[in-house]
Amino acid sequence: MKPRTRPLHLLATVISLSFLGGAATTGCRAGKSRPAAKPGAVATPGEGASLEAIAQAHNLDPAEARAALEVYTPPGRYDEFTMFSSGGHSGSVYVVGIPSLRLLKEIPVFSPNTWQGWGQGADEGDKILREGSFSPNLPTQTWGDLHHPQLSLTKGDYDGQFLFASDKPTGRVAVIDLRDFHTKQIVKTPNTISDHALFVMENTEYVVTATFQPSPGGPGVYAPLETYKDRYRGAITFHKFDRAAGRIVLAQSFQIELPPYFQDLAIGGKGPSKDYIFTNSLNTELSTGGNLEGRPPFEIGASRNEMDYMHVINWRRAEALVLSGSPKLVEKGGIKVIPLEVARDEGLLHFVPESKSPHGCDVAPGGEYILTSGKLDPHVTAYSFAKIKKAIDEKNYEKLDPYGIPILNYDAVKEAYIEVGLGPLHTVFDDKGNGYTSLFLDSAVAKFTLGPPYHSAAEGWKLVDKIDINYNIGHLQTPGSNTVRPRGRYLVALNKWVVDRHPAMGPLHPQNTQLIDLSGDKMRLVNEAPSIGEPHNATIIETDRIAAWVTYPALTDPATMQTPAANATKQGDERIEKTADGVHVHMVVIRSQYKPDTIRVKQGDRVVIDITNAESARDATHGFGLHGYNVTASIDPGATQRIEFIASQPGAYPFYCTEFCSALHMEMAGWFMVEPR
Ligand code: CUK
Ligand code: CUA
Repeated sequence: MKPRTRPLHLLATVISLSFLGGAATTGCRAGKSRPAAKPGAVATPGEGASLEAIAQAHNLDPAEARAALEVYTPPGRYDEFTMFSSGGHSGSVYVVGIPSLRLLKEIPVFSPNTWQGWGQGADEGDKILREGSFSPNLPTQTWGDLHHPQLSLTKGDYDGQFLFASDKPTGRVAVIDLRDFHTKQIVKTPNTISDHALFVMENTEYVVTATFQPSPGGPGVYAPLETYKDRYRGAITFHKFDRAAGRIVLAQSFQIELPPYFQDLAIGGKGPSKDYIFTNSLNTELSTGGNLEGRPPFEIGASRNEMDYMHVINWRRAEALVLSGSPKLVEKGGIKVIPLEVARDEGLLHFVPESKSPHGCDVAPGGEYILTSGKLDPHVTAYSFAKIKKAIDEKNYEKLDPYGIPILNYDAVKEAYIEVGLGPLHTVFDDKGNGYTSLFLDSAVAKFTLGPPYHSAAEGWKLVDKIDINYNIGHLQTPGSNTVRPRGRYLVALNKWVVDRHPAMGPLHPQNTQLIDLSGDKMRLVNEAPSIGEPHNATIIETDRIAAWVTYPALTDPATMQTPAANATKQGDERIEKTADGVHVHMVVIRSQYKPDTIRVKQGDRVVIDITNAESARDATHGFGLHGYNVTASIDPGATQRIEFIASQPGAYPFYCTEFCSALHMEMAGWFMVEPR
């Protein structure tokens, strides 16, 4: 079923006549300045009650009653937009409908998930987590802090095919295929120990990440902190994406070394600025902390300078250097690296002074402006790309940084300096030439006009509205904000604190997501829901642009999307083979049996179970939960999963279907018998 629009205007007219008329100007904003609802206080009037009576029984003011209608997505109907939201250190992506804010799905990425059998004994997830670990010499990394989900782009707009996500504490990138919403690849960025920013180039040629904490050379490389200035480096990495294969190809990827500042957020240019990328930085002081060693605590040491540096990187020229096979490049960690000195000498890197401790770095939809904001400065600074280009061409430098990187003249490149409020973090855009900045300290969103060509010189760069947020907003997002075609309509606030907005459920609170309507001149809060895990960035696309499958083609290997999978079992071909060191089970599942349903092995055997789901019906997933061996798999219709382990302990172990799939679901079970040696 496709989402469709209903003649809401009729209903709205009825309500505005009978109830809202005139009262809509009471000034009482939904969710603000009214006592918190008491659980159980709502009496729902029976059938036949007027809309007014229902609104009154629910203690809704006119603005709330209106918002309820605006965001209501009736049973069986789909939300117009779908948001892929970061789950922070849950390691997952959460899929949320907009405007209902209904949680639609969790996509496990960096952390195991037992519902989907991800990293829980089935090969697909286990292998991807293992191969995408921080270091082969450390335990398999089974947690991540997922910050920046980004959709793949074609000509600068969402194509609904892939989602990428970054892991901050280890510097990894995940590739999620939106045909089945499964993570297909996790790549450790070579030579780094931490990445933060992630964005996608115009046609997804590269998935780009920027480091956070600099590194002396990647996992396992040591250099004393005393040598920080000389031996530690930041980096920006261009992960080559092969769209046909749906994989990052490290052999065609490259990296540019940067000074050991914390690079933080980064973004690619568009239109006139599309050959450039921009990343801000903090800790240009090169502090390494040491508060018990007689040095200032890190947060003080790293906030001394009035200005940090936005990096302006000519990636087109960097790529040309890489493709030319220049001998100035070094091969390190399996990719080509442009050393800092080469980047400097080739003119790939320039700096622009920016307000201290910056966080957000965003590019206006047409690519004319780059906007940054410093957490300790209540302004958004807009830089003109044309002015940056001119200053680079004219070598209009203030000075060089300690690594010899030219710092452009601030006054020559600055376009506007807009006071928005305390703690500005990130800026997103709508389709009417406005920017919206999250204010972490103010707990608010500020709306301002962009300058020409979006608004006239007289009307541009003005603060035009502000709305309170509950509480302490981090990222915010609008549909298509980071594409060439922002859609406007809604703004989602991804908040760090929930405090009293939802009932107490113990000392660990969820976070809070709020939906703001952008259709009028004034922003309006229209919906709110708790979010699981710490939300960082999100990305919002029209629901019907996502090219998702409802079942796999028969005999698909979800890990490779190959059909038929090398290890698929056809019906009638079920069997158990003895192998040199154990048994190989070729199993088929279909309502309501496992075939074979009895597996006999000897203690110490290596057990390989290939399970093919022979169903072709939508939603006919079967599970495989093996008692005691810590194995659970989800075998979706058409898919094949491999499970491999050593039968180390003798005993009688049932296995059973974990999905209530049929009337005989309780009977969908079998025996895994391990005979003692
Ligand atoms: S970051 Cu979390 S609020 Cu990782 Cu994009 Cu700004
Ligand atoms: Cu298959 Cu329950």
